[in-house]
Amino acid sequence: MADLLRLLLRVGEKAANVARLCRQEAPLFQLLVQEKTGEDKNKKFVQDFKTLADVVIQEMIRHDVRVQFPEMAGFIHGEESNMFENGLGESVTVTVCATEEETAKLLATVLDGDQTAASLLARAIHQDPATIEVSTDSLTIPLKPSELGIWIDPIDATSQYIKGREEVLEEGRLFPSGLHCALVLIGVYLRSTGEPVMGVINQPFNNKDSADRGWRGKHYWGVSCGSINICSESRPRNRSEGQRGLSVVLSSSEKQAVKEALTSVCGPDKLIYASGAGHKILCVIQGLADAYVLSEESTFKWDSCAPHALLRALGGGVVDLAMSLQQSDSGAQDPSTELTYHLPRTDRKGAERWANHGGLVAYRDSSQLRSIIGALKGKL
Ligand code: 2IP
Ligand code: CA
Ligand code: CA
Repeated sequence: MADLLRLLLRVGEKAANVARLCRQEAPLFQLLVQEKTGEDKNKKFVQDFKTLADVVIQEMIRHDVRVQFPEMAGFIHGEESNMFENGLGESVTVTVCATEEETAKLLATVLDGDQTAASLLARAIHQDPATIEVSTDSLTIPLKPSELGIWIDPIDATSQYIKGREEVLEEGRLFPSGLHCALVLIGVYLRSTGEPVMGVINQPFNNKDSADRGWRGKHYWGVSCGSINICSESRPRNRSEGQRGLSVVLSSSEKQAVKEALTSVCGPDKLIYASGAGHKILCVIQGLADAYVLSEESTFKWDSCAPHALLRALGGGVVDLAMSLQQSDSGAQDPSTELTYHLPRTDRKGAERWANHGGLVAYRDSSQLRSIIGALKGKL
């Protein structure tokens, strides 16, 4: 299944090209922003934006995976629906066609006849991206495509993507918000158990090239399956927790009770607020924070699947917070509290069927997870 990993890295890079292109073309970007309505609305936001970039990216990934792995066709899910309404109020189903010309023609109908914009997008969709160097050659992954499903978040942290504030990132420092929080997330899970087994994260806006001032991206990947645990990121060294306390990243909208309870295990100034669910889990992967705690049901399977696979490969994971708080204090962590990705909540509708209902904790070290659960017990 190293083929699947290579393919996902390639489509992730194509996705990043589309995301960059859509921001580059200012008039196009304005045109693309559309409000979500009805059951697909993430109830957390008064206004939640759905961009054509999102829809196009998701359909492109779905198309490319389906071509190479037809067995996966019915199991490629994503955040977005592929229905898009153009300026004339017409509904268009966005799909990737067999040729660049056909795709351009279809996109022009969404873009109210803007041929230039449609052609630019179609070119990015059909173009082979720059080669991504990863040493996956010797990698044998014992999985069959017919056993797997995929979750795609074409752009996570859409609000940061739309705001577009630029930060100059520094190694080892967490930057809470900005364009770098926007991530393409592609996660692979086992259909039988829902375990996340492979993840690709592409950060389209990692740094600006000093020569041409164009954005350059960065990618991260991981595989966790049986005894195989490989990640593009190395396991960060564990800091001496006793001296400094844990650092925990939170959503700025997190409950006061959670913040207060965590101060007992966190060092001073070690509660950090940052944007983007995917970005916060990435901070844990990179060792910029020890954990990400979320008590609300405001994330979805497409937000956590890809980064969850990377954390597992590093020896950590993502647990359901509500479930973990109900467990008895046996000391050992119950594997059944880890989030799974195969079953919808049948009592909910629309996007809500796939919410991470119990909230979550993303962690690298299970003893740190225990400290956090201990601190939160009885406080929520
Ligand atoms: C959002 C996005 C938000 C996050 C929310 C996600 O996904 O990652 O930033 O909220 O939970 O569902 P917060 O930043 O407060 O953690 P999207 O941008 O794809 O809608
Ligand atoms: Ca998201
Ligand atoms: Ca999204």
